[in-house]
Amino acid sequence: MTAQQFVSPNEIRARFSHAMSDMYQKEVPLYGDLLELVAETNRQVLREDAALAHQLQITGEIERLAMERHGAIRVGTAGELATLRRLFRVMGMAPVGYYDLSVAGVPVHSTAFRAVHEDALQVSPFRVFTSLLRLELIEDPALRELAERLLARRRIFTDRALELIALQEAQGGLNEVQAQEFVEQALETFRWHNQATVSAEEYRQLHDQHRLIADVVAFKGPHINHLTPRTLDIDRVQQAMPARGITPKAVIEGPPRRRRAILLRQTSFKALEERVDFVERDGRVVAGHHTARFGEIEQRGVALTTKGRELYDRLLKATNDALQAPPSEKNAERYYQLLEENFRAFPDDYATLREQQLAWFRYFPTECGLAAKESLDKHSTLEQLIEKEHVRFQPLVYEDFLPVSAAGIFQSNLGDSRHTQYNAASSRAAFEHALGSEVIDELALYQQTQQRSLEACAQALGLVTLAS
Ligand code: OOG
Ligand code: NI
Repeated sequence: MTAQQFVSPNEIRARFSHAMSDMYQKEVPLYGDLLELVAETNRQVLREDAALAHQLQITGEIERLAMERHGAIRVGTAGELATLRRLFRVMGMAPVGYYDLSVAGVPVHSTAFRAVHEDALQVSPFRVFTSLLRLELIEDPALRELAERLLARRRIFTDRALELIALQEAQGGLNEVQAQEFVEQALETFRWHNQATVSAEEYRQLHDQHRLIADVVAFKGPHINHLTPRTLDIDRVQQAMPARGITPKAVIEGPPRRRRAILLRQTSFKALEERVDFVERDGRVVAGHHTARFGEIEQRGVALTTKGRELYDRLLKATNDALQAPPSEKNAERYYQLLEENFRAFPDDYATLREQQLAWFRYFPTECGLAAKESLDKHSTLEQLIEKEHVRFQPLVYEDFLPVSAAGIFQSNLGDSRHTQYNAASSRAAFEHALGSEVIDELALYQQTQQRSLEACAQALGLVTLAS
């Protein structure tokens, strides 16, 4: 078989993302309502803001807007995580970043599977936030053993999915028929099962330890627990949700509303209480319920450098310290006010963000730069070219997640205000061991994309080199 006959991993990812969205809309109709609201709002924003529409056009983001989404799953064992890595690899997705959520009272650590190259992201930016339960954080030995036993006997991948992964690894790709079948088979892992694998009493014990533990351990597979479209105006969608019968969480996570969006802002609707059946030892089925699945929206802004990220973390911490309590319905107004005040220290225009090296950008030659190509000084610096408008820059979109925000999303859907304190050290090495590979450093990826754009600029303008 020749490589020409293989469907590209990007294409498989795009199809999978689409199939996942269709499945989730059927499983959770409220997510379909949210999608409609987001699409309407995006159309409105683009009508009102011609400059934004133009910018999205130039960077090509406009084409990925409607297919933009991320999802999240939670798994229980190293074996499950390692096989997921291979499954996502078929779709051109690699583990990027390490997130330790135990510091926020959630007994998991996580990574995000996503495409890493800007061209691949352009075809499909689909990402999956993937968490591994830290069983060692369950204190009760009997309960930990129960969890281990349940996890050891479940099989979250279909036999055919495993065969197709192995086939892809052996031949270096999948043909049309195999790719189609792969998408169908892979989807099975993420499907909802309304029959639990435990008795009502076992569920109660797991749930009482931590609701998340029950969610991971008591079911046949790691059901997708939310999907998240990208909105161009998160405040507007948050405000419009209640009129559509959608209840949003108390506050939007992440930075405040700004002229120039940075990183990631997120909000979600609260997880739904769903009917499930428990299976007793004697085979009797007992009706109960489980609350895990929700819908989320996100607004993405420019990716920050280490320096920018440190400033962000500092200002967010100052906000939370001043609030003196976790953000909630009661203190939401005050929270937003403090957030805005603190973030006045964060420059809010692209030129300054670039000059102070707080954010990542992509550089493009302008029409006038290309026209002047022959007469350009071959040793022009980037600053000179920008000044003469021979080169312009566009913000590089943040493609990752934020641990404090992720914890906020988790918490709002765990339905209780109990904040468990875990004292365990964060354990990136243990996570990577379970995963079977290292996680990629997201900052290196932004740096590479920026660098590639500089090289393309230099080439288009006939320059020796260009450095930021
Ligand atoms: C994942 C929550 C984190 C995000 O967007 O930050 C997340 C989960 O609830 O499993 O998806
Ligand atoms: Ni999410």
